[in-house]
Amino acid sequence: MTEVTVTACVSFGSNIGDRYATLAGAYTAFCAHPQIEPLAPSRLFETAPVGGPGGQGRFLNTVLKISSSLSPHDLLARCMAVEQDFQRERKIRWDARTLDLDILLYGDQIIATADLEVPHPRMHQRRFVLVPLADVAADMTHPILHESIADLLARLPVEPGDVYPIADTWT
Ligand code: A4P
Ligand code: MG
Repeated sequence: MTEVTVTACVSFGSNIGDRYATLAGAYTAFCAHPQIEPLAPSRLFETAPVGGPGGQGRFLNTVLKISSSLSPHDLLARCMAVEQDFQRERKIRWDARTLDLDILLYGDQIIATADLEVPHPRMHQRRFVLVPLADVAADMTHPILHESIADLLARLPVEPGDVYPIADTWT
């Protein structure tokens, strides 16, 4: 039987510790799964923190486009397992996170369950998500808003210094 694969996009974010090493290590761990094939990583961006408690450091944000035969919930489990690996090692105080992995898009599917919402419900409002996502999936269509990622990004106002590229590669 042929395995069904889906193109999905996962965001990687970090604002504590050695952010670059965390993202590079997370990429390796994430892609070690036999049912996850990396297709394209975005550039690496430094971004101003949005929301959350004040005084947070700036984030590194990236997006990885993958091909996967994992179900959406199995892909979420993979994201959470990799997050756990990095959090456990670093023993972060409070609820701060060294690593945040979010599923942005899973093909053109709409998923609305208690523990998983896809497309990510806030992605279209955030330049720290859409700028890297547009690197690898500018033509993908948001299945609820029916607009391309490039068009959604073009709509968002730019705050000086909110999102800027710092490296072409991070993997
Ligand atoms: N969950 C539901 N849908 C998804 C999905 N599509 N992908 C659930 C991943 N998880 C999903 O996540 C909480 C729960 O969301 C999970 O248990 C999962 O079942 P979490 O990672 O523990 O917490 P979180 O990420 O803090 O929550 P949330 O609400 O996803 O936060 P956001 O909205 O993602 O915001 N500013 C900059 N510059 N860069 C950032 O990366 N990130 C955030 C987090 C805020 N500000 C930021 C950044
Ligand atoms: Mg998250």
